[in-house]
Amino acid sequence: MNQHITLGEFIIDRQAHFSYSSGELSSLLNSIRLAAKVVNHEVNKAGLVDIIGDAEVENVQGEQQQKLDVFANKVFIQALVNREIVCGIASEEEDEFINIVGKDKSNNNKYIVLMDPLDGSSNIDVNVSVGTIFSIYRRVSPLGKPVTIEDFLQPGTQQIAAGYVIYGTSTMLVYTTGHGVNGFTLNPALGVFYLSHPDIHFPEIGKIYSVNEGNYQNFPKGIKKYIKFCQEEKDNRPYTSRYIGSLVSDFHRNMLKGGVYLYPNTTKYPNGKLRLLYECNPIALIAEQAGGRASNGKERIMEITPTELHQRVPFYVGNNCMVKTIEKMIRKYD
Ligand code: P6P
Repeated sequence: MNQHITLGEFIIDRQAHFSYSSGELSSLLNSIRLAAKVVNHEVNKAGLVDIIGDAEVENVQGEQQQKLDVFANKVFIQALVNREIVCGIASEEEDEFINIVGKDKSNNNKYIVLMDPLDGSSNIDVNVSVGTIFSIYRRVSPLGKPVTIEDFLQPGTQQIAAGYVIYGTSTMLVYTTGHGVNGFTLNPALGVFYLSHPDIHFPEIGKIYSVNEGNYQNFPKGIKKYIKFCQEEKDNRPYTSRYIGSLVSDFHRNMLKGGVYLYPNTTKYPNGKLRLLYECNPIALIAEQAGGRASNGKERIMEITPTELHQRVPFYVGNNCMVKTIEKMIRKYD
């Protein structure tokens, strides 16, 4: 694989995979590429301008919205609307889903996008990596009509593409359309994403676990047992504990180096903290395409039938064998 292929060239090269798409999916991915560059520009100078800090509003989660959250949300929505391919958008920053009418006032576009425009935003003002997560489906409601909630409540197995942007020491866009996972690194001088991580797979062995151990006392017994298992001096353990507090960053490191991310249900979050539709499902598709596994502890994340837009689930994602061990301990102790 030519290491210097650009994201734009790669999308066109791979267009042949989508017989049903007459280039709209490529155009959709290109609009995400553009939005990622715009958000990256702001994230990278957040320390210099008055775009850090609270936007004095709360999102549907009751979380204090950061100005950069609000900015990223607007940028991605505008980029998607401008391309006239998307008929509906759901976002962590929007209470309800958005119906997108084409310039010709039709509803003939066939894709919907769900996204977390800036995940881990509480880290922004302490200069820690944050990310954008996106998930793409084909609509299930009739063409020509406004989108319905059913378009957004599809199981993760119906995703036709998913990805994330990580705004870190370098900015990367990592995505899958169901034919493997590929990572592209932005050359900020040229404003071009280049293929830097072709065909990403989890290493065979994972030795990193990522969990907020401050919640240990509230964890289910099986998770407490698993954390002690990670810390045991036996076989290839103890594992290394690494937790950034930004899902995209923790997941990205674990996928490249081998590891598992855990966000169990706790007293504060009895159904887990992470959102099924625009955090867990897209990350789960990427994980499975990279040879990993994603579960709520009892079932495959992508087979959960969603019931509401901002639904939360317990989330365990990473090396296949590590997630299986977690599931086994939950079965045994909970
Ligand atoms: P806690 C960020 O708010 C987020 O949704 C994920 O990106 C991150 O992994 C998690 O929550 C951090 O949550 O409770 O450990 O601070």
